[in-house]
Amino acid sequence: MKISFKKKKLLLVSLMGAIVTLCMLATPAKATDVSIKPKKDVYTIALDSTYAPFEFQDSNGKYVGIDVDLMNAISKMYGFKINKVFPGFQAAVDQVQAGQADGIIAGMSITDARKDVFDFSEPYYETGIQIAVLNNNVSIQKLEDLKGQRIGVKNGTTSQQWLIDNQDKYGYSIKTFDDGAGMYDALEIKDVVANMDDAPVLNYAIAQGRTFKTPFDKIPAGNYGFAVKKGQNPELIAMFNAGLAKLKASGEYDRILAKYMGGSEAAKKQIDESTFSGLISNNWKQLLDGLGKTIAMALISFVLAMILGTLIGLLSVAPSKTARIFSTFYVDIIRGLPLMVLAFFLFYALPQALPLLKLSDLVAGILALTLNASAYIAEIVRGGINAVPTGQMEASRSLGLSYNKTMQKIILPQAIKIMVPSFVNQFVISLKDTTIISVLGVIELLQTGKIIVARNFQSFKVYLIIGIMYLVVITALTKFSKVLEKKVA
Ligand code: ASN
Repeated sequence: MKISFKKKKLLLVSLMGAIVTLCMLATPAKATDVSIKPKKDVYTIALDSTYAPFEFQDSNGKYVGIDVDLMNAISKMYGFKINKVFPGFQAAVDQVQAGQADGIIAGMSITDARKDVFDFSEPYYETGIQIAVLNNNVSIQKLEDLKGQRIGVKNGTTSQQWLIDNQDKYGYSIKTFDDGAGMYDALEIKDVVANMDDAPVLNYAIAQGRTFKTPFDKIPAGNYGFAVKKGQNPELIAMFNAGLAKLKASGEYDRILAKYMGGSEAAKKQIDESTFSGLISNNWKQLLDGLGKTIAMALISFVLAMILGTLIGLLSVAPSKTARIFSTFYVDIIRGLPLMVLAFFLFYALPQALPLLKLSDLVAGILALTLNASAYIAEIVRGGINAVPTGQMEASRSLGLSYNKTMQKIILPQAIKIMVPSFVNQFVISLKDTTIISVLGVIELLQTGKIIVARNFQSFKVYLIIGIMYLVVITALTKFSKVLEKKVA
């Protein structure tokens, strides 16, 4: 078939038209096209755990800082609520990537590598990274002096990347920390010879009384930006950009910076926390809150674990072979996984594979504690039942009692007596295991302590208070269990 020139031209023009239309449809809307309106009532925003002056708790236990104030101002401007979570830097990054959080503002540098997985806002603060050593250190004068020394750094940061990139050149070793407080404490006790962190953060800590100095100039590290997971929540970026521009135009942005950078208002108002009485009078509420969360997590998970564990334990002695195999399988798998791995898996890994299974940090924590304890409880139940002589089951069955009746009336009453001390023991272990859940950012007692230390640097006193609190609660529980044991006997 011959197509005339005219027809060919028409075909070509309509083909081009179709391609242009398709391209227009396929091109994602530019930031300016995105309607600057929230799409949800509440957005979850992840921040660092403590990164003063960008996010930290003031002496009233309230989170403040440049990141916090900027985010609050912008959310107010556009009429959406924010649920702020403070799990620490790398955890905040993970939460956004796993879809647990909608955005991250954490004194986070805009870098090319991060742009692969995040969409960033316009820059809101220029930063640099810097090395800090103890005030009285005279041996570190130039970068070459770091040879053979150990340097502390926070996981996932631009400082960490710089240290890795320059390790061969300067020959130091690197120790990685999850949070800034731990890293700064490590320098204080000389576990590391130097730290690397962002200059504004280091200098703020020095102004607050950390006995550090920065022997070298800072290294440029770009600008901080607010970020979302690539391709997600574009309206958040649009609102942040437009909001930031408004805050800058109105002078509010400068006021926020001056509030934290100029002489530090938060610090001026601070009560003396260098004494036990100052520490307690200023933090008792937070400490009790933390203790409350610890006890609640332990209790809820233990009750659930008792139900689940007893069920699994009963299956392990059931006449059915399938039931016994299932029970062994369950116990082996759960017991074979460290609690922290289980918690990370439930909180970070699961939602990436199955987005519907997005759990809050607290729920994931309680679930991890429950599963973990249930395996041990199943073993206690199995052990208790097996400790009752088998002759009793046989005798009872030969008298015509059913398996279930024999279990209920004869075996279990004796077995429970044997189990009680082990249950109490397991509860104490579960209560102590709640500290592991702090890695998910749950502000239980230990995490409360870490946050207080990050503010006032009183590690010895704060951790002593926390240790005593655990000790008191656990001793009281043990005493109570002794009474319980007698009652059951
Ligand atoms: N400034 C760090 C970074 O951009 C983040 C932080 O430590 N919060 O890597």
